Amino acid sequence: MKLLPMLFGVLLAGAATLAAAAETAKPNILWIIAEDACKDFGCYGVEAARTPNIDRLTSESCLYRNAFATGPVCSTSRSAFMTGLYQTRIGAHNHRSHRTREFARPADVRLITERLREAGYFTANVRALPPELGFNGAGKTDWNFFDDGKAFNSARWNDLKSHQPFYAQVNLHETHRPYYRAAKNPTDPAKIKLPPYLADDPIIRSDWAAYLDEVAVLDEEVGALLRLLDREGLRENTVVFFFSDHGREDFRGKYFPTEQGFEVPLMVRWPALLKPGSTSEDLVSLLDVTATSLSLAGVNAAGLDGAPFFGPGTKKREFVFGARDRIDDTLDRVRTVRDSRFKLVRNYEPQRPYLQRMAYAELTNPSYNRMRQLYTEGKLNADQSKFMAPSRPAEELYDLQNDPFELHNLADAAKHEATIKRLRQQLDTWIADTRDQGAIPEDPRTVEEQLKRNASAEQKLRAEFGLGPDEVLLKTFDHPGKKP
Ligand SMILES: [Ca+2]
Repeated sequence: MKLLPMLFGVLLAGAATLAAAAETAKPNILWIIAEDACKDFGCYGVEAARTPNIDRLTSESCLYRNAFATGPVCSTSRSAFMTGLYQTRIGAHNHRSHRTREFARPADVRLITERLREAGYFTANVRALPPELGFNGAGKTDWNFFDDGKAFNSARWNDLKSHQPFYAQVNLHETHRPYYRAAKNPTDPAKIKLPPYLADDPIIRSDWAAYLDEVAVLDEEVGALLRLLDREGLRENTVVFFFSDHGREDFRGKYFPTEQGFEVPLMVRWPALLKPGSTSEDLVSLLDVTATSLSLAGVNAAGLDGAPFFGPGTKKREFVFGARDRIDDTLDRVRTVRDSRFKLVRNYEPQRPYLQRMAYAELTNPSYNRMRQLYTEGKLNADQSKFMAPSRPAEELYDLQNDPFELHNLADAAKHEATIKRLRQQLDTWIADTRDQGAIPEDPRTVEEQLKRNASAEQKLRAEFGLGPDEVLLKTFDHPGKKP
């Protein structure tokens, strides 16, 4: 008679083990998020880049060649991929706005971490890494809505192993400006292949070399994180997404609705679904990274603006949308749509130049400053001068297959009329469907407050960098060392 309860006990234990196995079958999800980086790694064919760790990760991952942020600056892009909703839909489209309690998120605008916690996930935005790594996570959030400090369960890497399944972000500072030249093996400026919109100039080459030195630091950090995963036995059950929050800050990348502003590197390591060493030309928005992560965790991502790009519920994306609104002291409103070949840019404020005066760029971006100088001196060629025009057309169309740097506007070309109409309609539909809030003027008090804050940040940077009231940064910084 004692056998039955015993047997029953064994069965129960077996069921508990099975349930535990099902629970642990949920993968951990790790987002390694770089700052302000385009596809400037060896694996994307950039010869001057020194990225052995990222290249190794690529050989274990699927490499995406056409991935994009929804906004060309940290706060708008991060607000979007943290919620899975366009920043224009949730009123987070103006840079560094809506940070006070007054702007609590509506109940249906939820963070990915809130959704994952309900599915049993432990969540972390890792700052504290094991000391032997020699660096920490930046812990960046930078959202354009109120942050109540409860978005994540932890900021410590060491909490992850004992709290599986986990969803963790490691936000890295690289490659945010200011850039520092490497002390050892610095990038040779002569080996850099500059895009045609930049002048071939020593200051610009040196600035780009410093960027690639920052890329090399990023690479070492990514390598250290992946080794840590291996060492802790977490590799097998962790999906690794590596991407950047938006494009590089050259002269017309970050801040601008250009390909270099929106484009991000993206690789995903999850051999269960993605063949190691494969590449994909699929169009991917960072909103799809959010949707895919939720879907891998078994969370219904319906109602979000993105869709899974692999795994359960995969949906192929036909169009990528982008938005640029006020950034610091530069007011603007631009919407973009692109398919696999053409891109339509709608400038709502065509009377403004492409390149407005921007205090932060003047103090941190030698390429931006040098290009303006060379333009004044009449030393730029036609392609390089285009971005200096005092106003813009209301509409621009680019054939990205033949003109990846968006130098030849085809908006008036009769032979592209059907393409323009098609993309125009897509943009109109997207704006209506997502209830784009861009047309609502920003509260003048917010703008005034921002301009004030910006002016004081400018003074602080000028003092820190030893720049006079009319001086702009043209030097590259050495590392280790001090900012000028
Ligand atoms: Ca950024």
